[in-house]
Amino acid sequence: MKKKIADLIKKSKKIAITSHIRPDADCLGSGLALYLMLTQLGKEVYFCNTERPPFPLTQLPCFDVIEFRQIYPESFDILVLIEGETEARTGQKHIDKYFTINIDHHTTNSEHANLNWVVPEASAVGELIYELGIELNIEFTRDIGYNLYAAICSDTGSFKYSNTTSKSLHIASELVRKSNFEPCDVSNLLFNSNYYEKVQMAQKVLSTLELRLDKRISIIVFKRNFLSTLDLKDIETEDIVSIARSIIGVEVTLFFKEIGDDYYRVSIRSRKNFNSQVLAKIFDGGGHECAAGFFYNGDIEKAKQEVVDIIKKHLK
Ligand SMILES: [Mn+2]
Repeated sequence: MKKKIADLIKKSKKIAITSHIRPDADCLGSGLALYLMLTQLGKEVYFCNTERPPFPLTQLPCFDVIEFRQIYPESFDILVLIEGETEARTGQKHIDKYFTINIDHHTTNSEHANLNWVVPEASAVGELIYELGIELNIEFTRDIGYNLYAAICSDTGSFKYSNTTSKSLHIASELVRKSNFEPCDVSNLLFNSNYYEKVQMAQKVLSTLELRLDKRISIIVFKRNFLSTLDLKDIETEDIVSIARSIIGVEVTLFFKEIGDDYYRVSIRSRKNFNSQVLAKIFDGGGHECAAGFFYNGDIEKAKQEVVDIIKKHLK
């Protein structure tokens, strides 16, 4: 499939790339790296997303090439979908009007594109874009290396999560060897660049921390009014969740983010004894075994109880 995709890219002139809403460092770093690779090949490339990410993702190299707009009705030879193949996931309308290449590492991807390259064993889609770059004989410039390293570093939680494999470490090592960037700069950008308000936010969110089911589940809540009292718009919250999931004995962490009246986005993080996907699917959500999510409409206390009951049933 990798070779098929590379051949098709070589034949194409005008290419569009898009990734998912609520963008993360993996889809943005991978999209930017692919954009730079295709530009290197002399292609006319457009990276169009529908949602702007929060700081610090806006500081990834060449971030400004990303346009925030719809792709349709402009014509392209191919449309590359990075970690998202549906209108709901990308925010892009009329995806079916294009010849699509779907590159992803989510098992919940239903592979409806014209070409599908979905590898659940990959820690990040950044691994796949790296392999595509090798297939295309790309020169791994500083910005390509930086963006791909950021993608893998982010999805593996700095190579700490269970999805870290010898392959992800090998690719990271190859990126450092081939490209002229400092891995420490990437870590500092992704994990050590907090505004004071962000740390205050962490303080507020962690004040909601509670443990359930014999301290095997940790729950934290992000309330909308936290933002207004801190003069913040939106914020990257993964590291706040990491604190709640680091507690000894905790197997599952639930992060309720209030996004409307009695409306929540719920992120699930789990260790080996629980499959996050099982819970997400019950509420029509998706994700990976150790990280998934869904939306919940209703009272939060009721939601917590409902979710705890389901986890109780499935926790090993
Ligand atoms: Mn990813």
